[in-house]
Amino acid sequence: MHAWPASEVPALPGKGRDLRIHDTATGGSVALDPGPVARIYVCGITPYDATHIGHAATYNAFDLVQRVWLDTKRQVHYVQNVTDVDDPLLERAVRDNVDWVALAEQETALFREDMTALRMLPPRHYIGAVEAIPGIVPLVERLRDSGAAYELEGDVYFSVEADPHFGGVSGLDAATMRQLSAERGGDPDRPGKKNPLDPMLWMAAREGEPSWDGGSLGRGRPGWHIECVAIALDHLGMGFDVQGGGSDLAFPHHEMGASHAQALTGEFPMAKAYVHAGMVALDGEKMSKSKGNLVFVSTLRRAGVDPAAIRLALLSHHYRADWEWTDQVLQDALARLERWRAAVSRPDGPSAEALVEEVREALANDLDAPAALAAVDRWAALQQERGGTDEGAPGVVSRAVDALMGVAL
Ligand code: 5CA
Ligand code: ZN
Repeated sequence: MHAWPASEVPALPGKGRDLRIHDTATGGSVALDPGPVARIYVCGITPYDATHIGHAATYNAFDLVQRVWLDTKRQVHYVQNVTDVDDPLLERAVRDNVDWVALAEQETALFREDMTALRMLPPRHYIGAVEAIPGIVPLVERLRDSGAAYELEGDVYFSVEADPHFGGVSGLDAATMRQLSAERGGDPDRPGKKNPLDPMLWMAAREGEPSWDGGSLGRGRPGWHIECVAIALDHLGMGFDVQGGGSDLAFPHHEMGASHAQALTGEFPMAKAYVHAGMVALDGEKMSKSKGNLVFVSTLRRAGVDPAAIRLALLSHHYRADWEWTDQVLQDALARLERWRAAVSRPDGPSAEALVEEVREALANDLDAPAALAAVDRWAALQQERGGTDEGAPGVVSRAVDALMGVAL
């Protein structure tokens, strides 16, 4: 699949800082040491509805990771998937009486537009589940042939007991896992499974649903977790730096992915850090396509809201916090954007050197975007109150805010 156009990332004076980030698997902060090419896999959308603020907040977090790396003069190898065939997408297509392929294409196109407007850096490889099927089938065959997977009425399940490290990503107890499995696409109550948590790797063709040639697996379609494993291993290989997504992906999705990869390669975990963004709520409940309590990025854009203000609204919360979208959040972001634009519209101002370092330090410290915004706020306030004589400082601030946070002033 094609991704979306990249916005330019200005180079900044001085030296970038190495990223320290919270890793769900170890429960602590890790100092990443990615080498000259940092590798990141971010779980993409299931395209059955438009990009909402929750999605945008999660992609904002992983965009910051890349901007911190780019600032250290590293290259970034970024891979993202599109779950363009899965139960929720097929169910929505049936409900709305539309073609599932057309629905997926339409929502993916809208996602690309939203990402472009928000200045999110595009992945180098943007891969759909459907196009990944030829790579998924041999992996499932290998898992089955090695005894890590088994057949149940034509479907193929992964056996979580095949992985001695199972549980090592989310750290959850069995009861919580079982409950989350039922809520998040699993089928713990299906009779005949070896372990209720075992996830599906390959679903045999169902009447009225799309299916593909699965070689010795028979016709069918891939399970969700193996999709991301196949794409990540194909384009990044084992031991990449970060796997990212919202906190609702820690279990089962990233846990199962790490287990699949362990059973395939003998190595654990697949990513050096498992990074999870908090959930954005609306009216007290997690924004979700299934509940329908959504604020769409495209709706705000169509209403004339500057995407830079949406981006500032996302940045005003720490990525790991759960937070609530309210009109006030947006109003505050619009006011901040106006203050910052006024502050950089003069040719000179207070020195920007310390500010650039403060923003770098804030973001390198577990992506503390609110602290980065506060630093820019202080500079803008100084500019407004007293101004300054540093020629070109406003330009440096503009470039720093763009390069490190994707906000175009
Ligand atoms: N296609 C899979 C990942 S392989 C998927 O989870 N798709 S999704 O469309 O449901 O979600 C896309 C991303 O947005 C995921 O990282 C998910 O954790 C995140 N997300 C979904 N809802 C919210 C929310 N309310 N707040 C923050 N992030 C969210
Ligand atoms: Zn995924």
